[in-house]
Amino acid sequence: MNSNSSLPSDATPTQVLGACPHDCPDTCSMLTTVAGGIAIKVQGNPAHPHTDGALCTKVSRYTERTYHPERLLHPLKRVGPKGAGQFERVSWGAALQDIAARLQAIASRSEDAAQAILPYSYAGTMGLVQGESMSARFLHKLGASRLDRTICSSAGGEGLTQTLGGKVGMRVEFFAESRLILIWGSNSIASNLHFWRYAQIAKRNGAKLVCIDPRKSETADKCHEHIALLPGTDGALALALMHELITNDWLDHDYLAQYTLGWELLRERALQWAPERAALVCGIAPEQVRALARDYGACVAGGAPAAIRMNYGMQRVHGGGNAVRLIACLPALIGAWRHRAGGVLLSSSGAFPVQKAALQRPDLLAGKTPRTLNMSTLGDELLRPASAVFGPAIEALIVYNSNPAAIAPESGKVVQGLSRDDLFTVVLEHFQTDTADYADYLLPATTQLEHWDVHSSYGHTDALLNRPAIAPLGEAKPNTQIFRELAGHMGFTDPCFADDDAALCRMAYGDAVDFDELLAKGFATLRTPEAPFAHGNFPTPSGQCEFFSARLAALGLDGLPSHVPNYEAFNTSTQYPLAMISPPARNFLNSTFVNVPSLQEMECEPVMEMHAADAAARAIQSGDIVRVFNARGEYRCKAKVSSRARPGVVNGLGVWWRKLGLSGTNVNQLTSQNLTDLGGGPTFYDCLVQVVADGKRC
Ligand SMILES: Nc1nc2c(c(=O)[nH]1)N[C@H]1C(S)=C(S)[C@@H](COP(=O)(O)OP(=O)(O)OC[C@H]3O[C@@H](n4cnc5c(=O)[nH]c(N)nc54)[C@H](O)[C@@H]3O)O[C@H]1N2
Ligand SMILES: Nc1nc2c(c(=O)[nH]1)N[C@H]1C(S)=C(S)[C@@H](COP(=O)(O)OP(=O)(O)OC[C@H]3O[C@@H](n4cnc5c(=O)[nH]c(N)nc54)[C@H](O)[C@@H]3O)O[C@H]1N2
Ligand SMILES: [Mo]
Repeated sequence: MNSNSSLPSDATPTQVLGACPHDCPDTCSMLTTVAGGIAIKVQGNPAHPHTDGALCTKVSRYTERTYHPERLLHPLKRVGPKGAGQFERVSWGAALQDIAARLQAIASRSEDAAQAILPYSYAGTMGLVQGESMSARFLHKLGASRLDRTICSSAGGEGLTQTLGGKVGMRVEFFAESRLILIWGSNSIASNLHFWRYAQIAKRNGAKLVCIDPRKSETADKCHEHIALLPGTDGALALALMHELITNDWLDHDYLAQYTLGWELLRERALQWAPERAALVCGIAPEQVRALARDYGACVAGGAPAAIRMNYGMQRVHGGGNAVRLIACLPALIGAWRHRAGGVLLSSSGAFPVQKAALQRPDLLAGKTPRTLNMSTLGDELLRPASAVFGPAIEALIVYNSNPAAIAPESGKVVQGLSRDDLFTVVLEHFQTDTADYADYLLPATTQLEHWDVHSSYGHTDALLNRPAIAPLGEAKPNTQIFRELAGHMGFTDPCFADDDAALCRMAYGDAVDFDELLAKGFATLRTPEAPFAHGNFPTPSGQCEFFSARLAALGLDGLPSHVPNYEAFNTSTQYPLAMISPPARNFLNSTFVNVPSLQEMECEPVMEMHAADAAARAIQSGDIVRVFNARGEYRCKAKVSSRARPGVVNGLGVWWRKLGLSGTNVNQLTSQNLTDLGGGPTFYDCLVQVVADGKRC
């Protein structure tokens, strides 16, 4: 299974079953057409119900990305100054031997000296094998610092877990039967297209769709209502909805009594949030709050199934964890969980029986307990000197599946850290990204078309398998193989370093998923209940929907969810009177695809959307170059005066590569390293700025 001998090489086109590797809830089943050993096209698998034969625009360009003339095809060694991106070609043997020697020199200094080595990785591929398997084994054996992978979903994940007991919820297909769908903090058309298909079916059958988002997104355009609240005020809105459900007695008393914990306490708190109070905080009209409560309340006790599709956009602020807790409470108030088309879905990843210990082998730590560093404060971590509390300064960084120079907050500090001459940086990549420019060694990795993998999903409940369709390009190697060979150069002899990708794929789910089914069909549906909480059975300690969390109270935190205001709360009289959010661009995937010409053409260039009133107050017109700044830095881009922006909020879409921007920076030059209330997540959308015209127009 690991050899390339099974790869199609005929001139006659053949289709290979795969899975989209990207960080997206949809995890599509993908078919690659290969002829003469070349991948000609990728398409959605029509046999996979969620994919329904359709890929998004960006992944349809996967062959353009794979055969991109700038694909990294050989190991490279730095020859210029740090960050200049100047490299020379070296052999794999020389590169890996030198890297191993450098890591060994650090690790051998003392018992826990390897903590000076930090991995940095996220979900460039969501694959369980090319993600954290051989890499984790290598790092465990080495005793490197551990990484808390918080950059995306940890606040929401923690909020959901405290309330429902895990990353669990409605099955996505049943949204098609809902009568009311709240799309909360999500631009589904851009970032969750295959959910949107189910929402469309519901809409055609008469469901009402409401979008709750500061930005008038493509999704908001297609919903019946749009509530354009200020960023970071969702908790206040949820509390006011509860206020209205209580005062109008739109409650499922029986569900509350049987299946929830802490109702009296939550009730008391919610009664402090009249619609007028929340409306003031949210920057919307009280009548919008009342109307939403009426719609939701009309679904009480199974009157009609009401569903909430929350996504991660609403948890990237100080109070993101608490906001998710509050929203996750709502279905229990009206008993929405009684119906399979009612409840809430934020993430389904908790349903997957991933055999993490088998893949990652934490036992290789052999009693060592290296420190854990938060990836959302990479800038600070790279700049921290050695101390008794911190331990050794970071001396080596191993980056794979991530582009931290572009995507981590407060990138001025990240780049300052990466520029340290005494930092040894290894980057495994497909392309010479902003981060790769700072590498001492840049190692070419394979893409999804060139390696094996197994996937779970956070938006549906099917496991998927990816078969390689073509041989690795140039000298590229899978992440697994790079770490396997590096282990060899380090002299690690544990038998687990010899496991091939075939063995790792089988190990990912063990016996919990039928591997033969994966091999045959490319996907296997997990057996999960249709209406998981119709009769309680929440995977919380109490088995109830926990409005009150004894676990949080025990940590000295508020046991009840509350509205936690932003660190940088909107206030027109401050030096930085505009709130900036920076949600995904439709045709990029975080900073991936930004260098693919056809997609870059669609997104045109980095822009800042502004409301007409905010633009007029600054004498800014569409197309003007603007300077967006705060105390952390500045970023220049073009202004786009647009009804997509609400007054007081500017939208800087997508994570552009810094080097493709006007001033060599991107939006993350402005974002802060402040962390969320729960889960230690980043607060990308809790960010105040000022915008001024920069004089030049083009
Ligand atoms: N095309 C595309 N798809 C993607 C991605 C991408 O970059 N591009 N990224 C992928 C990744 S990594 C993730 S984590 C997922 C999840 O993706 P999300 O992070 O959920 O991104 P969006 O679906 O754009 O939803 C975010 C929406 O939340 C809005 N928003 C911002 N602040 C607030 C707020 O305070 N409250 C509320 N209610 N809304 C707010 C934004 O305007 C935006 O429309 O999407 C994945 N899918
Ligand atoms: N301002 C702002 N910043 C954000 C966000 C935002 O909304 N606003 N979103 C945040 C979110 S939700 C997330 S998840 C993070 C995402 O941040 P990252 O996880 O860093 O995601 P990408 O930017 O897509 O970069 C992934 C990189 O992995 C590489 N890659 C892909 N597959 C492989 C492989 O098999 N092997 C190797 N070695 N490399 C591979 C790709 O080429 C790409 O350069 O960004 C966060 N940053
Ligand atoms: Mo993400």
